[in-house]
Amino acid sequence: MKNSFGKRLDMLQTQYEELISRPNKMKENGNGIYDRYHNPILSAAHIPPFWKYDLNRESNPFLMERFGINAVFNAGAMKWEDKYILVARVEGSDRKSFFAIAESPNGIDQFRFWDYPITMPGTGEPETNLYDMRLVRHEDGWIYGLFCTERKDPQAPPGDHSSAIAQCGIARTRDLRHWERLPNLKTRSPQQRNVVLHPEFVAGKYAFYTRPQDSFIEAGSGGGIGFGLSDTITEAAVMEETVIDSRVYHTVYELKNGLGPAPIRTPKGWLHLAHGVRNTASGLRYVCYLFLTSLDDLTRVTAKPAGYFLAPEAEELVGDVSNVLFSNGWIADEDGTVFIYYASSDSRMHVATSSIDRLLDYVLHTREDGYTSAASVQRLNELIGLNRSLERQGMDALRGI
Ligand code: M1P
Repeated sequence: MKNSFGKRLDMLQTQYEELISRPNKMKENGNGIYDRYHNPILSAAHIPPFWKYDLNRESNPFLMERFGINAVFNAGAMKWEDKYILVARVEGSDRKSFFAIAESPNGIDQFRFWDYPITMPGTGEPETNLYDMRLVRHEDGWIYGLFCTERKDPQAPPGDHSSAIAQCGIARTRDLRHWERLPNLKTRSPQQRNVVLHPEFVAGKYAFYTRPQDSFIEAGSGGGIGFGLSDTITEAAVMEETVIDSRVYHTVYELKNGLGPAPIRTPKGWLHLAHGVRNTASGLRYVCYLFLTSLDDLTRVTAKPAGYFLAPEAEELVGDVSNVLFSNGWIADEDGTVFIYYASSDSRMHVATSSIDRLLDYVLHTREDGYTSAASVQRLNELIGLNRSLERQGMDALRGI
């Protein structure tokens, strides 16, 4: 006969193993651009029991949680030794985030956390919270993690315990286990989140995508996704930021935007995944969109479909911060498959799959924003007119029979 401690331990281990080994099936009836999957790939439930419980029956006779985990979201991604690696933002019940690596053999399911979270060295400056790592394998040979480092605003008036300063932290590694912390990126902006390192040198310099912002929440005069160069990475400084993708009135990125993962090089240009934010009566709505920049001039946007590419749907709409879809990780595989890792409502991680060919087709052949209802109707009328005339030739002709 097992005692209750033993029974509970078995139950916790069995539940965890069942969750990790559960196959993740592709959803049917996708939109042709990408395919979603039925199950979240990482969540608080994917945290191993040995992180949450003291497994010693003497010191924890009730086998109760001793370390609460609230959510797992906003993961950076890369392929490493044939494994699909996510560096997730793990948020404890104390609201502090930290980074932890989970790996999967196929990029779709069986994501399992490594035994220990990342121990990120500090810079000597005070920092309270770390989150949203963008992983980049740079052509200089290092793997970089750029993330947000946040602390209380020292100028906050007494009694204001919310105002914060966000800056871009930089760390590098060769094995994903040992991380060297470099000084934070210096820019002229008082706030920086969503900073991304470009994977290649540009004119012999390190290139950064930035997101200048006036205050912790509001973009203010911050104009969108910026771009700038730094001579070095060990004392990184971007003193001139060119806005390459602006915020625009009455779009899905009206209030603010920010780059997701590092762009993917394709034969037609650099493919970018970004998030856009607009305000609604029920709060901020975060969606993701795609755009392409020139291979010769990284500041020139060459194609940008109207509206969003991925928006939260069904159960994704609800969570700690509802109506949020956010991505800072994707992997382009050798065969052209693209794994898009996204978080829903600051609570859990999902995957969608597509391919370089499909994403390029989407970016190059979806109409750009016309910025007015009249332009939308004109575009729709053109599409309907073309389709109706094709249909008049007969459905078999349409199906290519
Ligand atoms: O809560 C939604 C997101 O808010 C922030 O994103 P941004 O800097 O664009 O406003 C980040 O805190 C992000 O982690 C979070 O998912």
